[in-house]
Amino acid sequence: MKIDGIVLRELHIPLLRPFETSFGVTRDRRVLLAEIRSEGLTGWGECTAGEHPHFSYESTDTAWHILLHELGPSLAAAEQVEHGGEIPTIFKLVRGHRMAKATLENAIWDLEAQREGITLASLLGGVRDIIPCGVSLGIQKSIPDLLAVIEKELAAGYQRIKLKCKPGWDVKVFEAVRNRFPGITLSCDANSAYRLRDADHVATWDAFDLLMIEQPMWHDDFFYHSILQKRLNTPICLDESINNRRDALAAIENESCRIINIKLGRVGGFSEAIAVHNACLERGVPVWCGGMLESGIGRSHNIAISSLENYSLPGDVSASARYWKEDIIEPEVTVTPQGEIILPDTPGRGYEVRYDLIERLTVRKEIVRSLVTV
Ligand code: OSB
Ligand code: MG
Repeated sequence: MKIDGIVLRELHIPLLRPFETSFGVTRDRRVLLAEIRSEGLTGWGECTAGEHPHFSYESTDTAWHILLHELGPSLAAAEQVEHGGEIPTIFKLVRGHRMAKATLENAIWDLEAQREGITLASLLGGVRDIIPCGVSLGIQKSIPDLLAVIEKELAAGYQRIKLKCKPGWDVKVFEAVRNRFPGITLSCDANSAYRLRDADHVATWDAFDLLMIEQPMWHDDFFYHSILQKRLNTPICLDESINNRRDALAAIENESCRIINIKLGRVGGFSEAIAVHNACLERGVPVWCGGMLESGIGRSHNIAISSLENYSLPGDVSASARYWKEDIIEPEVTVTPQGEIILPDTPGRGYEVRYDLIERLTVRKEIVRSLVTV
């Protein structure tokens, strides 16, 4: 396929509710989208970088810079691109900046699926047409508030509840939730808020029958997590620590975790997500799809990758209406009363973009390069 043009946009979209983690509160999203035009088709990508470099060193602004001045021009200059799997080679001189890379790579896979007339899920090697869904619940003002939110999400059908936690919002919260909802599938995510000196404290969480404890310690660590994992019955799930297949292999080999959260942006796009998935599958380590408060574009990519065989645990992939007053795709993502998303069966992402709404929400727009003069 010939790349005819690449457009970058930043959209401002308020979240319906603030989302609080151990590193702070997000109220408004700055959503960075890439639109790639090729031979009459348009592929879309979404950058999952946050507004601040807290989850990762990347942010909306670093990604914008790298996309506009490095990755965009090198993709536009590529003579011929046939397959999403070729993109990492085109970007290999740029070190890191995986969320920025994923923005363009994922848009190319989207284009490829459209060109082939197949769903993005089947292009990626997906094997299921229904995926199980969980929700990630931010830190709330009070425990009664949290219990009310859980009640609502369970009523909506979600199959797994993940609680954001941090020192001071952990044991008493888990206790209250377990007392109220003894049988539910429950996990927690500390986003690196603890240290090895907290190991005795974290070990007491075994009493709450958690499905997993996500990223309890340093964002870049395997070694200390392997020490902590030995002291826990509960599986550790790594999120921030896993940037690629090699990291997944190191974490599995060192027994730093027993479950891996794969985020498309964090690992640099679909190619590396498939590589991490396959490495985990071969070693019997289940994976699931993480979320980054994506708009419908990123969400549709998360849905497609979740159809792969070893995405066997419910992901943080939930309905558009949990995040947005109106989503930028049509139809919006909805979840069945059984807590599942039914994959679309139309070519590409399977959700139309609401172009007018995207235009209205755009606060900056830049054309990387157009190889076609019209
Ligand atoms: O660690 O999974 C995380 C959101 C922002 C940054 C990090 C994380 C999250 C979530 C939200 O947990 C998942 C979602 O999109 O619902
Ligand atoms: Mg996480």
